[in-house]
Amino acid sequence: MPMRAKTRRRLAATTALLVGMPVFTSCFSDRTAAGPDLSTVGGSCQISDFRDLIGPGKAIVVIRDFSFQPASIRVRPGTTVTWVNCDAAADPHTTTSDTGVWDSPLLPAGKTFGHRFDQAGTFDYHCTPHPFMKGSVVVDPNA
Ligand SMILES: [Cu+2]
Repeated sequence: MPMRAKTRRRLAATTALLVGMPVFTSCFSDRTAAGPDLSTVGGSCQISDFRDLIGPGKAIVVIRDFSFQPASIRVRPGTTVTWVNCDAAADPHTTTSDTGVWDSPLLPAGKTFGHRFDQAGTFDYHCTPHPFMKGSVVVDPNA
């Protein structure tokens, strides 16, 4: 009898944890209006905690299915944009400015690269191994 009660408590705790997780991720989405849908990001990106990467002055671009999501992101000057590679381990990507403003190393699955954008303008970029992967960061004081 005591044994059974203990098991039931543990089950309840596990369930609460599982139920709580989507709530957390939807919280993150709410705070990144210009960012990607993070509801499925946690598991597929092999990153358990995005809290350091989002919030005021921060934005995330997810690399998934050989594309940058969102393909175009609009941020205020002074924002640090962090790219997160959520593709499979065999598909490392880069985020590489078309005009040499920034260039990441090859990012394996789950790795990130951040760049702070201080100047207004439109910054196009691509992935070096996959030139068909294109994106842009629009830095707009009115964003
Ligand atoms: Cu790529």
